[in-house]
Amino acid sequence: DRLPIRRALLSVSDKAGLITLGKALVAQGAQLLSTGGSAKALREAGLDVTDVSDHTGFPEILDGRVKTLVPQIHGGILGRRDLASHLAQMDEHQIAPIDLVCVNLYPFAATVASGAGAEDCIENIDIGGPALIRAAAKNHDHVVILTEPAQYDALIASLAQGGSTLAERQLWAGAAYAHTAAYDAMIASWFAGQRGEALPETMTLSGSRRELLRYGENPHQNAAFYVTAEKRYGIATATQIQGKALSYNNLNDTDAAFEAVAEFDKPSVVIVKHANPCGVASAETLESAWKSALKCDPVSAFGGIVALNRPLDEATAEQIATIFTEVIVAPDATEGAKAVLSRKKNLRLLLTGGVPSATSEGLTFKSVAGGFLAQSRDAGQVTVADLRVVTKRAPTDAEMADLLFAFRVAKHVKSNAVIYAKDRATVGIGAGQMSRVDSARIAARKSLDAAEAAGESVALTQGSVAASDAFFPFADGLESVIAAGAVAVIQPGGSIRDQEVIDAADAAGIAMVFTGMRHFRH
Ligand code: 93A
Repeated sequence: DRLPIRRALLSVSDKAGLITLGKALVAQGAQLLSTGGSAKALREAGLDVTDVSDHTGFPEILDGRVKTLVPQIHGGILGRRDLASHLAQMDEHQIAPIDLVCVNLYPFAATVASGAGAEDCIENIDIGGPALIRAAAKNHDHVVILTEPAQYDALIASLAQGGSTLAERQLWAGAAYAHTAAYDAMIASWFAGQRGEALPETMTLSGSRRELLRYGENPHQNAAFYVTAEKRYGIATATQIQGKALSYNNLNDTDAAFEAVAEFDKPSVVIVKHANPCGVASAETLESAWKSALKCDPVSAFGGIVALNRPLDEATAEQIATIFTEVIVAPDATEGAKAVLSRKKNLRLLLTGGVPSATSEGLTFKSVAGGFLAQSRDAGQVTVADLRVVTKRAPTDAEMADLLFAFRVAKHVKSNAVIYAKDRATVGIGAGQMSRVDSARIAARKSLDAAEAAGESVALTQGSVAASDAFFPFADGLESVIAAGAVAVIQPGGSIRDQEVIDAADAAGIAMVFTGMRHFRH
């Protein structure tokens, strides 16, 4: 049932691989039809090509807006080869069958990304291309549809065996509709953006499967990693230098860790377990940031994910290699660092090529029964200017720096989140509790354990600052933070009992600032 190609229509914006494909088709005896730019490229490579306009007897008109939108082309693609009536009509109207269509679309996304004006963007909405793709995919019983250079090699291989199989044509047909759907989704969101709407009336979540994962969060769940059109440094842009394949949980944790470390300007390290940071620190060097981050909770850090916001250097790699780590993710790494880690066969090293902006816009999604929730990314970042001192005592400069640091960490810890920090390093993290008091107590308890492990006599939280991702609804949460030894607190404020909480802070002589911004994370 292999299908040889007698006539092929090539009309591509991305000319990569075009010549190789054209040569393989000609070698197999196919006639090539092509549109302006594609025909020129093929001809320059010495291939015999018929212009679509010569084939149809109708010129390209309206500045190329109408090139292939004619019955000779669409009839040649859509005609059923197994129906006598179709064949008779094709004959009557002198429509030659087209057995392969290779199209990739006008670069709409790239045009938008380049900052081009609306008129330019609209001109880059491909009309004829999607029509060709959808027609050829519909008639995949008799026609091959290719939409990207990555598919050419498979077609060339099957031509060598006498032509494509139905299974191959079905696969490409499905990919073709996914391709045009994603293309239209992009255009729809551009229109929404033009109207100032971030969240359009309808939304198509579209991505291409990067990888089938062995399983999901648990072994009885199926899972895959899909990459969307969003350009953001992280797991989607990462090159894996070494180590075994990443699991669903690894990818999720790595993403959380890298997004968190992107929050900080100075060399920083975030260690993540179960999607929550268990150690975060900023310092003058990555190596000292690593040491401080590890000290926060060395027990949890075992088997963790380590994210860095600077290229990994050899000295830091040596340090990280001393404890069992699942994944290291960094924008880059020195050759020395790579050599150090190459001794650890199972450790995965991911290099992303850059650090994402913590304040850039974008959407995040969560599935719910019967739908999904979409929201803009939490791009909020509190600075000194946003803070309101609400206590009699104002924070010192050193406390202020730690407060801002701790609140940025809080943004990346599951709610309810309470974070203790000292010298730009977390010393206690309480995550994901249903009551804020519990988060405060757990963080303090863990910090006691960490102090014990480090052979220190006082809890690490003594003299620290504390951050709460949302307001304290009662004074009890704040009191437990004070009991842990915190001397300054940062929280959004906004509770009807704020005054009670402020009074408790003043009674203890601590400093407290309100951010006016909440960082729930569920
Ligand atoms: O302007 S169109 O919407 N009208 C058409 O009839 C048409 N036919 C093919 N765009 C059309 N195409 C597109 O032209 C293809 O999708 C491809 O992206 C591009 C190839 O043009 P050229 O061969 O001149 O570089």
